[in-house]
This record gives sequence, structure tokens and C-alpha cells, in this order.
Amino acid sequence: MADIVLINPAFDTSYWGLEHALPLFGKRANVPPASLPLLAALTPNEHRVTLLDENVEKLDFERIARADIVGITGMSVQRRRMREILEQVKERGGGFAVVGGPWVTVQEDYFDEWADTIFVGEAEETWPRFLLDWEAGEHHARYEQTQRSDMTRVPTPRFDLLKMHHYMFGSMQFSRGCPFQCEFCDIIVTFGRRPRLKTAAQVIGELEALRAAKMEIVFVVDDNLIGNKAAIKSLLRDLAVWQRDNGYPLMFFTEASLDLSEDEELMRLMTEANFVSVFIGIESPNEASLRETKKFQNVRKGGSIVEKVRSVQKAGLDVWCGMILGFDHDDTTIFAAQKTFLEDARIAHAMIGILHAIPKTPLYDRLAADGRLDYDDVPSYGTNVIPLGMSRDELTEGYVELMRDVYSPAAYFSRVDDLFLDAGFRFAAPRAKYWRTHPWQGFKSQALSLVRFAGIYWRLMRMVTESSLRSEYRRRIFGLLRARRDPAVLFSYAVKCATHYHHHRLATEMSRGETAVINSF
Ligand code: B12
Ligand code: SF4
Repeated sequence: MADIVLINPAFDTSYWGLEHALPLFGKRANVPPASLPLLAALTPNEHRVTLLDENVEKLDFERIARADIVGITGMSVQRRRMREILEQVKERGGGFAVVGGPWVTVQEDYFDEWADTIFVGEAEETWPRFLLDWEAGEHHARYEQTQRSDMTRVPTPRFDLLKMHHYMFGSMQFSRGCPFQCEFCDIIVTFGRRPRLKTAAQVIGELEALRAAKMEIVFVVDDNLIGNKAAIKSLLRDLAVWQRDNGYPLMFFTEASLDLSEDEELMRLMTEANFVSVFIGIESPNEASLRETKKFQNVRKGGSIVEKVRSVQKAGLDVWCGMILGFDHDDTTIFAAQKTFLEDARIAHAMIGILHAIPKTPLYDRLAADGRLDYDDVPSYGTNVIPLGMSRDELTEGYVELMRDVYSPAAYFSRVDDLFLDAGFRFAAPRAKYWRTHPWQGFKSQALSLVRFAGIYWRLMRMVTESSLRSEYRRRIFGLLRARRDPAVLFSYAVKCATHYHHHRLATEMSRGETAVINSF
């Protein structure tokens, strides 16, 4: 029997981390690390597994050093902390150190001195095999699966081993893989271009586990939920039945490609399964840049990108998006173009980043061949790419200015209100319809939304230090109240205020030079 400790290292503050908003929700982290409870479920019962997430609790290095095997996961932004943790463990004469996850998968030599074994890519088969090898003293320094994991055999993650009450959202995965070929993307390098899905029975099993952990909002962490449209439609139908049978206990958000807008049935099925928002990789309003990066799905016929986003919103899905600056076809006019695009598309939440080249991607290979990678001062520039249409300084300065503009209260709430007030965005309509025939459940749920809204409002008024922001939030919320009396919408609007606080603070700190430009790399 081995004593195994698996660790998710702390993140630095970032757009997605929502660090400044978390106290407003009374939470310590946004999403639990999905890999750790999954690895625990893949571990044979004779071993003892402890899961530690540094984002919700301080690490006790003395305890960690006593473990037989210390496993660490992490993505690019966690890589330095991953190394620090390994160093601390080694200094204390700690156990066998293994590393897996997105970063080591693309940068295999990063932990050379610190890790005894690394795992490249998926680990459904290699993790249990490693444990057998380790017990026999025959383990290898590197494991990589020859076949991609069979998603229909992935077990239900051991959420019970995490302190789930500290997280804002639950997380689960329906599928891996994406059929597209965006040049900068490491997902297709790691998971392939053929989407692989779990069965409805597996998904429902996980939903029950998340419900048991008292989660209410779940991030479906697929990179592209709709990579296999026929398969996901079938799954969504089963999910909608489960929601209706159980009184809509869970609300979902996810990521999908823009071709979602071309499929009315798919959008309807998503809302029936209680998906309320979707993150779409739009990347740029500049068509030449989209073609350059092989994001062909965004330049297809059938309307402009703005029109396509509006179709998704009309179906009842709030759109979040990813935008990238610094493609070869971008010059300094891109900053204004991005801002105008977000206004026209009424997208409140845009994860704007600077193009960077992830190792093993086609973009990385192209730029390396052209001598256009520069690792000098990456944290300040936020990229390892030497841009073509402007200097590195112009790119970072333009980025910071754009973030500040886009998250100024006036610009942000103008986008939110355009959607929520003027367009009367239909929020979770199938659930509202269900409540009309189940009034008691509807009443309980709406009462809970009101309580939650009141909690966030109270914290906004107490914890936000800038009085101008407090009065902005108050004014906006009362504006919404005059137009719409739905507690669910009110709660979701309060969440918009809290997330604004995070984005606005982050953008302000960046523009004052108080935090690194962007730690997406
Ligand atoms: C959910 C998610 C998030 C969540 C947080 C998740 C969390 N708490 O860990 C949020 C939304 C917060 C997030 C944020 C960001 N993310 Co993110 N995220 C994802 C996403 C979509 C899914 C991750 C997931 O849950 N996968 C499901 C699990 C089961 O898969 P897995 O982690 O790969 O684990 C498997 C194997 O890797 C392996 N494994 C993993 N760890 C370990 C450890 C050991 C010891 C072993 C043996 C095996 C092993 O076993 C698992 C089973 O096969 C991935 C893309 C993807 N599809 O993986 C991007 C991804 C990880 N994110 C990425 C990035 C860049 C970011 C951001 C920096 C974006 C930004 N610009 O702000 C931020 C930074 C976060 C922060 N707070 O600072 C990149 C990382 C690139 C890289 N190669 O390192 C990815 C790959 C997406 C991408 N290509 O852009 N993210
Ligand atoms: S659509 Fe998203 S997941 Fe698919 S290849 Fe492009 S960036 Fe990667």
C-alpha cells in the first residue's frame, strides 16, 4: 500500500481565477482541479490517496514529505509554483515525485531535476500501470499512452476527497478532443481531433456525485462541447430528462465553437439541459487573422460573427469569449476593433490575451523556424512571440489599455444592459417553464436566488472599497429591478457585478504596473 498525495499548486491572480470576486461569493477558488479526483478514482483501493489544492488550503510540507508518492498537476501558469513545491518536498527528503497535466505534457524537460517520473497527456491507463510498476520497483521515467483514453470507461471522480464547499462551481467533463485545427491550440495536440464522449449513464453518475457534494453550478470543462454534434445532442436529450425529473438541480456553462450558432436544435437542447452560458473562442474580429490561425469555423458563410453571437444569445445562452491580440495580420488598429466588436456583440466577459506559442503546437514550430520566439522577459510582455504588425511594447501597452477600456464600469455595464435589459435576454427559460407546472419547487428556488442575491449585494456594499464602484453597482442593480423582477435574473446580474469587480481591479492593477501584464503563459 502506498501513501499518495496529489497536489494542485496555487495560481497567480488572473482573469479566470476570479480572485478578487471570490470573497464576494464567500468562496476560496472557482473550479476544483478535475484531474485530481479522477486520478484518485483510477487508483486501486489498496492505496491511500490525499488530495490537496493549494488554492483552498495551505500546504503542510512536513506531511507531504512523509508520503510515498507525491503527484503534482498543473498548467502553464502554475509551472513555477509546481517546481517550488517539488523543491520543498525534495529538501525534506520527500517521497517519489511524479508530475502530469497540461504543462509537462507540452514542455517535458521542465521538471528534469525535480520529477522522478512524468506523465505526458492522458493518464487513465498510465497512472494505474505506473502504480503497479512502482510497487514492483520497475517504474519508468516517462509514461505516455499509445492509445487515447476510452472515455466510456472513465470512472466517476472522487469529489468526496476534495473540500468542495470552498469552490464556486463544480467541474465535469463530457468529452475530449476537437475537430478543428487552430494553429495555436495544444488541445488537439494532447487530446486529438476526434471528439470522444462519455455515455449518458456516466455523465448522470457524475452529476449525482456533484449534487451529493452540494454543487449547483457546474463548469463542463470540454474545450468544445459540440465537436461531435450528433453525439452531444443525444446526451443533451438525456440530460434534459434528468433535469426535469429532478427539478433542475444543476446549471451548466461550457465552451463551444462558433458553429453552435448554425444549429438551432443544438442550442435549444443545450438550454433544455439548463446550460445558461457558453464560452466561445472568437479570437478576433480581423478575418485575415482568423484565416492565418486556421480558425476557419469562424469565417464560414452564414452571417457576420456579431450576427452569429446574437443568434446564440437569442437562444438564451449568455456568450463569454476568448480574444487574442498579436496575430501576424494585426496592427495597432486591432485594439479599437476588438473593443467595437465586443460592444456590437454585447459580450460582457471577454478573456483577452496576447498570442503566445505553446510548445508542440503548429504555431510554435512555425515561429521557431522563423526565429520569432523570444523568451526574454516573458512575464512582463505576456508572450514569447515576436509580433509582426507592431512592436512587443506596442502590443503589451495596447493590451493593457484595451483591458482597462473594456472593463471600465461604463463600457462593461453598457454591454451587460444591452443584453439583459434592452434585448430582454431569456435566462434559463426551460427551467422557468417547468416551474409554472411545479410552483412549489419554483418558489423555493426563486427564494434561494433572492437570498443568494442579497448575500452578494451585501458583500458588494461592504467589501468593495471604491465608493464610485459601489454606487455604480447599486444604480445598475436598481435599474435592472425596475425592468425585470425575476430573482434568478437578479442573482445572475449580481454575479455580473462581482465578476466585474475582479476584471476591473485586475485591469486597473495591470495599467498601474502593480501586477504582471498577463500570466497566461
Ligand atoms: C477547466 C480549465 C480551467 C479552469 C480551472 C481548472 C482548475 N482549477 O484546474 C479555469 C477556468 C479556472 C482555467 C483557467 C485558466 N486556464 Co485552463 N483549462 C481548463 C480546461 C478547459 C480543462 C481542464 C480540466 O479540468 N481537464 C479535465 C482533466 C481530467 O484533464 P487534465 O487536467 O488534462 O488531466 C488528465 C491528464 O492531463 C493527466 N494528469 C493531469 N494532471 C496529472 C497529474 C499527475 C500526477 C498524473 C499522473 C496525471 C495527470 O491525467 C488526467 C486524466 O487523463 C483545460 C483544457 C483541457 N481540455 O484540458 C484548460 C487549460 C488547462 N487551461 C489553460 C490556460 C492557459 C488557462 C489560463 C491561463 C487562461 C488565461 N489566459 O487566463 C487560466 C489560468 C487560471 C488561473 N487561475 O490563473 C491551458 C493550459 C496550457 C498548458 N499546456 O499548460 C489549457 C490546456 C487550455 C488551453 N490550451 O488553452 N482553466
Ligand atoms: S476550436 Fe478551440 S479547442 Fe478546437 S482547435 Fe480551435 S482553439 Fe482548439
